[in-house]
Amino acid sequence: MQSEIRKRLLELFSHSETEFISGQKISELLGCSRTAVWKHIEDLRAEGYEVNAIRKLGYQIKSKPDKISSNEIQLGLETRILGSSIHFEEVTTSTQKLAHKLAYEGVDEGTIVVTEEQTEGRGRLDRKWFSPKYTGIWMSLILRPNIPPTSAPQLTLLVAVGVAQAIQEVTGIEPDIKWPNDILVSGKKVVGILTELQAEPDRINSVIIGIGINVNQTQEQFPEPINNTATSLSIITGKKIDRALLLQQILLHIEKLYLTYLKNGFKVIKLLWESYAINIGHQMVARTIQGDIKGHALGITDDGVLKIQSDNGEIHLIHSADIELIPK
Ligand code: BT5
Repeated sequence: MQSEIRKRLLELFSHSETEFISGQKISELLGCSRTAVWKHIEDLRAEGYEVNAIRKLGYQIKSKPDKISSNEIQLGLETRILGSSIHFEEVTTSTQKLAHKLAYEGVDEGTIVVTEEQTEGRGRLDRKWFSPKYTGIWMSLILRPNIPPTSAPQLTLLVAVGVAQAIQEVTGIEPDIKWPNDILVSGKKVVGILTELQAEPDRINSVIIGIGINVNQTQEQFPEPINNTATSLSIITGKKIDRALLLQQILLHIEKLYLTYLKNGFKVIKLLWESYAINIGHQMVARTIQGDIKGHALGITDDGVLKIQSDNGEIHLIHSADIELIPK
């Protein structure tokens, strides 16, 4: 009940970001006493919200704390589907793990799982994903698209575009996407994406998409062996980034792309993806579980599969690999 009032209170402010709302009006809209309103405002302050209170004008939320719990994500969120339900944990093993459980239990499409810290964050092939407290965005999205399981890798590319667009909008940085699941800035990894399925042979039940973003780490905070290969948005811009705002923009961009994708297919997403891609047209080594393939990346197919031409002219279709770019 308390959290429902809190949610509605923040919603009121999200519709009038700079405006003041009178205590009387809030109490009417929320159906509680003015003393109760005051108490809720005090609770927000205790959590780090800066709230202006001016006689005759009322209350205004001036700034939010640098947290990404449900409240901060909700305030100002403009999506319809993504984030319609937010599952927040201060610390968890892996948001993927939790999202798998929730998806299995049947939560709605668009549910997101967010945490401030992962103790067992993971990448592909069970590699470790370093996810320290209060510095990044560690989240998993649950989608239930009506597409065949073989098309699911397209969603990794779609999410990469959405995250790249949001980063560009919030920070001004123009990131690069490296097929299939990395976003790089100046050649260093800032974002990793992990797409996993709950599916039957011919249909998807849920797609769980994990997104890990280094936002406010300093270079010294990256441990060996990634301190030479990883960077954060704050290192690049020299500024602290508002993680809740970035997260909201990510959800908004992904949602727009997702709705376009469901309506019109992968073609538009592919074009957008190509505008950010760094591997295309380059010499590279694709390290696959069947072995290494060295060659020239020609592009991606309409299904999001990478096409490489090896030196003897043979064309290879790569569904999953680690890519190493060969400098020109
Ligand atoms: C990925 O795997 O890049 C996917 C990472 C997905 C992480 C998110 S966080 C929310 C959700 N919950 C999870 O448990 N996971 C998802 P891959 O391409 O396999 O890259 C993994 C490799 O990236 C590691 O072996 C390290 O070399 C490197 N790495 C680990 N942590 C990193 C970090 N914070 N920043 C940059 N590189 C990192």
